[in-house]
Amino acid sequence: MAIKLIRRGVADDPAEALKFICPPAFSGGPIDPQPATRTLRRNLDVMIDLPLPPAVAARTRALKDKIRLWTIEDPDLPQDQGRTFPSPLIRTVQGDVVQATVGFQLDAHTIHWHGIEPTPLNDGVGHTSFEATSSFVYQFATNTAGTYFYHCHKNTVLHFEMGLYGGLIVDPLNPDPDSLNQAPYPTGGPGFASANVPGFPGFDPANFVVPYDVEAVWAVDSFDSIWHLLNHDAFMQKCDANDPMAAANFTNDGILNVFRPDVFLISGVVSVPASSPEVSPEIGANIQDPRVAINAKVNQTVLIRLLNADYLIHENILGLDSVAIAADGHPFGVPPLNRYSAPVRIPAGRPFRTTSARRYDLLVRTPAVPGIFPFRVKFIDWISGKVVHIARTVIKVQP
Ligand SMILES: [Cu+2]
Repeated sequence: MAIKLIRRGVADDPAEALKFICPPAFSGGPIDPQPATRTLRRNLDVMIDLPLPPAVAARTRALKDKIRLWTIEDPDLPQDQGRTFPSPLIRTVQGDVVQATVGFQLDAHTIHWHGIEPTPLNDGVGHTSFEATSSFVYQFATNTAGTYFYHCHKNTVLHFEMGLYGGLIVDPLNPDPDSLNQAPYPTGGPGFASANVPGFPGFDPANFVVPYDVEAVWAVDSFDSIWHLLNHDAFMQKCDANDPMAAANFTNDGILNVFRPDVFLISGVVSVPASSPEVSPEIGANIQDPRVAINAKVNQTVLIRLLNADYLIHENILGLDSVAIAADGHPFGVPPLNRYSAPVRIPAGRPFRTTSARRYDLLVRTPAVPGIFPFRVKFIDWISGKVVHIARTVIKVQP
């Protein structure tokens, strides 16, 4: 006998509709606490002014020589490491139960653990749960090794743009329990990634892990400098329990339907135009900053964790052959879902695209001879299809 499911729209459920518009505030937690295997702390939102190189500052729409960012601080690190953009990387181990104590310095925010799939009350999406004030302990399990990120999910379009995000990596165990290098691995390498890559140096087919020597995390983003002058609640619908849809609730100033980025970055490093303003598309100078440029040796394995932290489409071109071993925190061809996917080989020079919030984990084997190999990302306007900027960096392969 068929079971008839009745799914009501929010129009039939005024309380649910109102909650979506006016998420309740809550603090405390954790809800349904379990024994934690890892604890960490974060604070929202800590302001940083990111200085802009003169060539970038001169052409920003806001005409500013620095850009205001809101970040998520790690209060357990010295300030110069704990207050960064992107926000400090979180590393956990596959199988962890994590409790993250999150403080809020101004007003209400949330943290959404993107891709992790916690319980709804720990998922940090205000509209379907609550916004947190003062402090909340989020609890989640990190069961699948891969690349994730965390971000604020209040007035999301603005708060994510303002910089309230950071990377979240789930490391698989080292198959050698006697090794000195156990998960979580040092950022930058060496370590192990979940993968199914027969024939790749060091691949362990019993445990579906592959060792890497060097690791890079590339969070590719762009800013519209005008947005960075806005207030916390800009463009949010006002909360009116009696008449939520009244026109008067939509009078907040806001311009979030117009995104014209004028600052382009990889992992917080601004791409400086190398071409004159008349050249289109504008091409950035090679980024040499060690937070971005990769230094490896011949015959090594490099793992690149690529995140589209942007509202533009990215077309990525790597100057070395690579294998995409995972997307969005899910390794291809690795049990238990091994029947449904397989790694993808990407020959050097072949473009591949990412859209907002997508992650690719790319495995690169450096050649036997030294060289300098390019990485380019084209920032593509999703409406016009025009390339608005090309950021560049390099993989340096040394003897
Ligand atoms: Cu926020």
